[in-house]
Amino acid sequence: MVPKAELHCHLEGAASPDLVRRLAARHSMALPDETFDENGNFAWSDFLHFLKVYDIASSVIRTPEDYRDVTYQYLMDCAAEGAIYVEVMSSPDHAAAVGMSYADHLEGIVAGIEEARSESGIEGRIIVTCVRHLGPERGVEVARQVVAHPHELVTGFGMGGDENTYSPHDFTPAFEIVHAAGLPCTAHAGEVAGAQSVRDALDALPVQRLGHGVRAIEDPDLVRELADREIVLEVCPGSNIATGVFENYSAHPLLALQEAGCRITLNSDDPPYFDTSIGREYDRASTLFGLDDDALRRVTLTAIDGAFADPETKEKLR
Ligand code: ES4
Ligand code: ZN
Repeated sequence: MVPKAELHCHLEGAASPDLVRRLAARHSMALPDETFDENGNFAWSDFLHFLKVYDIASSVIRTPEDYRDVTYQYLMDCAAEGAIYVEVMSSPDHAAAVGMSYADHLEGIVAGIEEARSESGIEGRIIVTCVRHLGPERGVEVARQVVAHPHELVTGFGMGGDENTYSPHDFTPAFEIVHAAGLPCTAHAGEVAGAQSVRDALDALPVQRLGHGVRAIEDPDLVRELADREIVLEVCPGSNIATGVFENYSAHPLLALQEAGCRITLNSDDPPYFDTSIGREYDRASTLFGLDDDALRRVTLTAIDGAFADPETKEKLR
């Protein structure tokens, strides 16, 4: 099996429908019927509706133990598919929405990572993310919490959320707080918005990587800049096709970006929502993009090069 590494997965979005139902029962919560479809999968219609259902499903993650369970199960599933390294994005804003402190959410995630590592050998790291549509003040608050609670497994900072709300420039102060503390950064751009959104993120934020970034393909100069600056792209093909960014695999720019010299990784984003997993992303990259095992190994090496882990860990994973 080709070893796999993942840089882009939202932890709250990695909880399976079964686990979400189990956590809801644990807290005697009733989720709205429309959270699930007739097969019991998450039901959503477009990207903004996805974000809404995601918030509802995430509201069952209420204690450190819940965060531990989501993290542990996700990493063990990844390990079973041959993943050796996974970065999960955590969202203190989702924790805060259910009254959980930053420290409590972190404690649960750390426990899940450590238990999964001792049982399977998988390495996990945490990218703490702010949510763009919640606004720059929340972004600054999350950044302050990251710096106030340093932890060896928190190795980066990021931003998700609605790319059509606010501007990356609004979040420069938040990113500067964590960047000044020495943490590397990534941000979603070029997924639901086009090349200008990617350019704005590159201009405004101290990012080494981009979440998605794929719509940079609309501007050849920008593609060249991504290649020259060796920005690592956290590409999530299954997610892009599920949300309609591209119609199908032949319309997806992954190969074109790679041929233009961009650094490409494969990622699941929000696996149960988009009917995917890190294993399935690698499988589909093989069957639908035609990447052979050597090419997939190079994708994994690109992910390890771009990983926000310490150099010794990265060397061991190579
Ligand atoms: C996202 Cl805030 C958030 N959560 C999950 N998936 C996302 N995609 C873009 N933003
Ligand atoms: Zn994402």
